[in-house]
Amino acid sequence: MGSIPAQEQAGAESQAWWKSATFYQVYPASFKDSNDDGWGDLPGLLSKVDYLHRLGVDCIWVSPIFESPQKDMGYDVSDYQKIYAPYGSIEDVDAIVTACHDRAMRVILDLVVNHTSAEHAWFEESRSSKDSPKRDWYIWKPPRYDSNGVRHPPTNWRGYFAGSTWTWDEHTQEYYLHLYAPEQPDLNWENKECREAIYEETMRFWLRRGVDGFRIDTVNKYSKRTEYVDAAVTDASSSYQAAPEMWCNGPRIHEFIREINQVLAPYSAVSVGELSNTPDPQGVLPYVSAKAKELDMIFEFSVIRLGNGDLFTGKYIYKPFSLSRLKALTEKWQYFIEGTDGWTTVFCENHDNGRAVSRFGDMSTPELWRSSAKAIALWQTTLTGTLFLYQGQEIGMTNMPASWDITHYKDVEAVNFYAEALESGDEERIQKTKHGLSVLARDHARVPFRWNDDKNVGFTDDETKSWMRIPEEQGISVESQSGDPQSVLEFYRHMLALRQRYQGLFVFGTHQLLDRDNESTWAYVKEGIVVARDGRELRGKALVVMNFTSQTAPLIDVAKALGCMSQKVRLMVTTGTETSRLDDGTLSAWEGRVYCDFDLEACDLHCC
Ligand code: TEU
Repeated sequence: MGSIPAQEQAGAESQAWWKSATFYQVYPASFKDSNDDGWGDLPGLLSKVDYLHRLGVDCIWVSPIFESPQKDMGYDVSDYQKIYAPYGSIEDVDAIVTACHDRAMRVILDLVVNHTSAEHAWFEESRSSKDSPKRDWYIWKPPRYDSNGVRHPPTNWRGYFAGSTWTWDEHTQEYYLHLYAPEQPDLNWENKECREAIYEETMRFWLRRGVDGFRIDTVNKYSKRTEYVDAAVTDASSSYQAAPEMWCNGPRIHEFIREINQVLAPYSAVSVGELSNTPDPQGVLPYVSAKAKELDMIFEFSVIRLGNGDLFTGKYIYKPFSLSRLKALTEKWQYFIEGTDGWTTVFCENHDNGRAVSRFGDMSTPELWRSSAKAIALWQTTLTGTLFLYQGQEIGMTNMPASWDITHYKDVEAVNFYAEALESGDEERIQKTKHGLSVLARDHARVPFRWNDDKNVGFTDDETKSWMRIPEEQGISVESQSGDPQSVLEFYRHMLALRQRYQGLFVFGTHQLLDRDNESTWAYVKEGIVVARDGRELRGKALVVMNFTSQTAPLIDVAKALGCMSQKVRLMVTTGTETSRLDDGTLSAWEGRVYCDFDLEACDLHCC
């Protein structure tokens, strides 16, 4: 490990706070219920801020808490300035912001402005008449008629939640556009007055109250292609066709996002936008390049979508994938920032996907569950970029039991896809959809957080009142894992501290994948700046090795991978429990380790 040339000493300290921060997504309905109505709430979240602080979280992202008819769990907002009463009040938000700021933590809210709820006053006004001053705030189009005089929607587009993207409005005799549920009409960003209202009433309103920024829902769908033509027929069995090219990354999208940036900039607010259907780095960079002044970060979904079938009709027809595919996608979004002024994010869970341990890990025994949840933790916490955790990931929460039938799925998307399969009458499709939902459904991430091992998991007083059924696993809870050095929770806590301590390596370092085609183990080298205890900045390397199988696997030549003499190699971390194995040249089932080429004694955090 040599000294760093002066030009490379742009140390971690000079970087924006959000780059090295650990973000944690709270899904408020399922986090903590303070008044025992079976629905999580803001006072519940407030009571757990200390828990998150101790875990090592720097910023909480709260999924939508605004007034809403809850057709899509609050992603259908009917009033951006009011809090949905079961969550609490606006003063509860203030209290959470204050509690976080007191602990040097931050809070971001979910900004859902591609669409509103159909119950939003703007839409009610817009649909009231064709002459309404707000008519043009949404996207209205006349019908088409076929040669038999039968009425059809303006285009053949399929929505994300199945069916057409258009709903007929009897009163004004036109269709309105909704990429999601009919109760979520799309706003017309082409209309300047509408954009100004979004900036003022949804963004500045909350920025003035002290929130630190936004996770921005569906950020690349605001500028639609304005021709409104049919999409190519890719599914001959359906009247509706996938058409993301009609609404993703449209002609004015960068102009709109630069405007958003100008709203956020005076508040130094952070932004992280959800970027669908943009799997190429050249498409992503314009959004996150520092000089473009658009977004700080985006979520790109290639990794989290692994296992999904075709995004539209076939989303829930499970598609198996190999470890080498997971590695390749991880590598792609690690390399993406090298040599650019962009930034990347790291995540493998959110409220729209199945649990990571049930998708990437191994659920066959409790031991393998734990080891694989820790391997996932090691993978995530050693990657370059801003790390986002989802509630429950830190205790290895799993999917709902496969034995649960469809009545336990509450999500509009799961319900609609299953209904569509039933309607097809195709038994194979029904069975495959059931299976796909058991792995991939959004519901898995939405069951109550497990605070303890009681029947009610410490989420609410009476488990029978919980808005989603509570699974019965034992040992997956904060209480049962706290203080147990082998637990998933303590491992996350440890890794988050290590990630902070060695952020030059883990957050900001380069990433080199070593064993691209190996389908059992995964190895990559991180290289970057390590700050020694005396403050010297040195260049160091860390080798991350993980066994992604339930069998013992050979360990690669660590010294060779690190490019140093074997005497210099130090073990920094192991997820394993059997220290006896450390020298036998193997990794046990799902074991992960980090080795480094520098003297840990020279640094103040001694690890394994
Ligand atoms: O999701 C946007 C989106 O299109 C997908 O990423 C989403 O996972 C969906 O399942 C697509 O089929 C955001 C929110 O994260 C999601 O919860 C909302 O349902 C959606 O927007 C609509 O607001």
